[in-house]
Amino acid sequence: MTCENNEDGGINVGYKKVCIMGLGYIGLPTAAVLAKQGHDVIGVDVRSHVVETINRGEIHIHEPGLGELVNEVVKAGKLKASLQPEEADIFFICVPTPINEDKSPDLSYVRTASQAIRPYVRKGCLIILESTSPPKTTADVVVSHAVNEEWQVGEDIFVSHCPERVLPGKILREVVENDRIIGGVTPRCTDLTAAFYEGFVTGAVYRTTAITAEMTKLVENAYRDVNIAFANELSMLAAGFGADAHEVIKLANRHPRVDILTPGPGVGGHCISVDPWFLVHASPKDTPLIHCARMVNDSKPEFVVDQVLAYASQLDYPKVGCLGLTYKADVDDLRESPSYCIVRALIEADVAEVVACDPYVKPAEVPGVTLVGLSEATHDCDIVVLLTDHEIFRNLPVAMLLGKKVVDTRGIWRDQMAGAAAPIDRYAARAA
Ligand code: SAJ
Repeated sequence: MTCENNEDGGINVGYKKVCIMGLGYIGLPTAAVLAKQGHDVIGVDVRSHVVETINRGEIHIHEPGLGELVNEVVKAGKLKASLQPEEADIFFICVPTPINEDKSPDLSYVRTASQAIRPYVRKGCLIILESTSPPKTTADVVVSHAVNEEWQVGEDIFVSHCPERVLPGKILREVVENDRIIGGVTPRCTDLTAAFYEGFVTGAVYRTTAITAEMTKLVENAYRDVNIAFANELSMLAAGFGADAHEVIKLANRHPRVDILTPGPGVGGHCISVDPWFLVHASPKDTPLIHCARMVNDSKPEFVVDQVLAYASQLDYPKVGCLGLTYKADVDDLRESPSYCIVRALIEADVAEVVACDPYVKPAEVPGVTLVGLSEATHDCDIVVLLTDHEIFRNLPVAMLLGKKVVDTRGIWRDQMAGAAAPIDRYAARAA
């Protein structure tokens, strides 16, 4: 079965054989959802432990609900993982698109995945790039590496970009409920791809061109990065005045047309801290604001390190407990995590004994970091640094922190602390 027209001129969107390249945070949930819908799915990954784990009906990442769903579809024989692609009707490319040291895009995974499917792509197939990519990647990289050059795109073969937009922690819901932007290399590619997504997505499906879809996704993440940068800049500004930035923001947000985001230890994850660079790299002279936001957010971890070191300098080799290592709450993802970066910098400074607590992280994932339980990271420490606002830390009774120096980078304890019986030294004054 292929994606060519059916006999009455409509688009045949019945059950398909689907091949998904990359079984990470996007590929695996997409594979599981499509398998549950009834499609026969083969998921491909270059990591043999990932393939083995999935074929046992287990998962290698933490995402609510995903383990149960993968177990069900693997047992039902609808999802199989493999190191090699197979012939299919629809190919998804869901591989990483990181940046190089110089902040230029690294499209090697997209290139390799496109080359890998080429021998298995038949006439009539649909190829969908979901990885967040710089403008022109779908037409220039995917088409040139995955498609036989004698075929006409839009007639013999169909290629589109449909950027993933899911939020880690809510992926299974958002992969189905989010609106989708479909940008085909030709209008026919767009229509075929949209018809397929309309079969499993409950959100609206918007049709456009590949370049517009690529740019739209990058703009979404750059928009969020710029807004978080504003909050982070305010947090550094307020500290200089000895004011509580979280309180300033909370009060400013009482204005009907102000809605400032929450400052934190910096911006991490594989998306927002990376994707804006694709726009900056593509057109440096047109992106001063986007570039500046990246610099502001990237400077925040160093600011937090300085806050902690200011406290440490007042004590004799104190013990510092760092709460949270992952890039954001209740996920297990350490990629580009400012929390992890801050902990490593504190260890390197060597002016305190540094321990960390994170229920989502295993010791082997953070070499050189001493992982301890919550009690040791709070009760037994002189300085407590809240880095990632996991639920377990949100629910911590602040009475446990009485008498400690506390750096609460996310402001999660401020309301509780305001009502605490004894004062807690919350912020190292920047000016001091
Ligand atoms: N953060 C703050 N303050 C805030 C919000 C976030 O400091 O008010 C920090 C987080 O702690 C984290 C970083 O920003 O370190 C990014 O977290 P996030 O929750 O904003 O976003 P991601 O990276 O998990 O997911 C984003 C989402 N994009 C947008 O919201 C525009 C998601 O929808 C995308 O699918 C995802 O990027 C992606 O894969 O591109």
